Amino acid sequence: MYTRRLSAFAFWLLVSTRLVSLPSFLQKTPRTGRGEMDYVYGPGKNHLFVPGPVNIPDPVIRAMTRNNEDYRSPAIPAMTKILLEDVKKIFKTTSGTPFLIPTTGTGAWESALTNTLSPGDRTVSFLIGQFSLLWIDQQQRLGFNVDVVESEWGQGANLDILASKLAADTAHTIKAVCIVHNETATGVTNNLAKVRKILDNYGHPALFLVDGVSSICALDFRMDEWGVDVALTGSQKALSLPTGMGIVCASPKAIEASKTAKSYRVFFDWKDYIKFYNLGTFWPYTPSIQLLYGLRAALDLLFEEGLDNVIERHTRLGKATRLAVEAWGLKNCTQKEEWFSDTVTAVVVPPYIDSSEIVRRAWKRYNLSLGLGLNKVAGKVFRIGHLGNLNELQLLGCLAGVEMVLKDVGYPVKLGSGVAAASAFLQNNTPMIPSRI
Ligand SMILES: *Cc1c(COP(=O)(O)O)cnc(C)c1O
Ligand SMILES: *[C@@H]1O[C@H](CO)[C@@H](O)[C@H](O)[C@H]1NC(C)=O
Ligand SMILES: *[C@@H]1O[C@H](CO)[C@@H](O)[C@H](O)[C@H]1NC(C)=O
Ligand SMILES: CC(=O)N[C@H]1CO[C@H](CO)[C@@H](O)[C@@H]1O
Repeated sequence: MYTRRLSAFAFWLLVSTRLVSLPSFLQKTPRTGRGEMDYVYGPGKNHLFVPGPVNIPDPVIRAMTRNNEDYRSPAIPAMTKILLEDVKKIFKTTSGTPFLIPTTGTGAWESALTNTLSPGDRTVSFLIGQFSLLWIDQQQRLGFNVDVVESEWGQGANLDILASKLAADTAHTIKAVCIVHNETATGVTNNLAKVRKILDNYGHPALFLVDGVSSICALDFRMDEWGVDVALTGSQKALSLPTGMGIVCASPKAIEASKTAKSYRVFFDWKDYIKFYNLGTFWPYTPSIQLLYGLRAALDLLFEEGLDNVIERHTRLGKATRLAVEAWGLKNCTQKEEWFSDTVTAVVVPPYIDSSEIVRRAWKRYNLSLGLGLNKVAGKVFRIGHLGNLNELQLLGCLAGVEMVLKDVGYPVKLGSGVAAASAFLQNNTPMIPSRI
């Protein structure tokens, strides 16, 4: 007994000190010894198709490979001033005040809420998927009185209920209407122009707060025209930057509200930002220099392509993806055409398949990253993100990968069917590269 244990221990010692090596078929993939970091180089690119974080364009990566700089030198404020002006263009606003905050989308939510509302304030918030659920949870934990309007996951926000709530609220107890423009969990896009119209119909003064994390820079978004009071996004979604910058834009009405809003806030207080804007130094605390250069490069790329062309590209990629889903004989999670999202498609799998297995296998076998089904739709859907720095042929690569994985997990898909449907559409609709006409 002891000798067996002893010899096992001696063998383990020899193997672990590499004095003896295991036969190759018993060796695991070499690890760095620092967790599960996968350092083996694979040829070509991987296929990152989660709906954020997305692929970073090479010029942006190059722009960020640089040393730190003194953010109090004259150079960084000068750069920031232009960045703030340019960032307004992605929100389609001239009157808004933007804030570039070292945070993620979640922090941007908190910035929007705590700067404009006081504890106990009533909000109307739509629950249509995981991201709206998380935002509602945040609103509740921050002490607001949240009036939740729930719809089945796969449907858009129920705006008829909003209308009836506003109609009944003659005392104007509703302080804000909070909505996720594009619900990343289910691939549903809400109609913001309609929300504005309903608010105006009832002459209701509630603030209009919009999570545009997976829409701004990819879907049509018009802050001024739609009378949005606070719009926000995160750097790692359609802007195609690394994670770490929350971009929030406040209307003059929201800035006014921030002067009396009583929610506790320190890190996110717009007042501190505005103070430094007025001083011309711009930063209440240290910004990420690399992200600022990255943002500069990302905006340059977006403007060079043209924001409208960027939106059209997303429309094209969204449509092509849905055509592939249809050709596979699978269902879109999004229930009605009017809600189809051009940045993410959630695909419903048959009950005998676990969608998480699809995601696992795609990564293990094809180095393809797909989005998991979240919460209520876990195991039932997987998601294809098609936003940000992405083109037609890349998407076709992803669709081909999905087909192979579907076959791997026992779904009777005809290989090439989705790719054929998508490419037939793309072949008819992809424009010439403007500089090469
Ligand atoms: C990703 C996402 C968020 C959360 O952003 P984080 O950067 O992960 O905090 C919020 N809302 C939507 C719609 C998103 O897609
Ligand atoms: C998988 O993708 C990652 C991320 O892009 C890449 O670094 C790696 O080399 C790829 N690995 C394999 C085995 O293809
Ligand atoms: C999915 O979307 C496509 C493209 O818009 C549509 O033609 C198709 O009918 C949808 N499929 C289902 C099952 O809803
Ligand atoms: C129902 C709905 O609002 N659909 C919208 C989805 O988003 C696109 C782009 O923003 C709009 O054109 C649609 O009207």
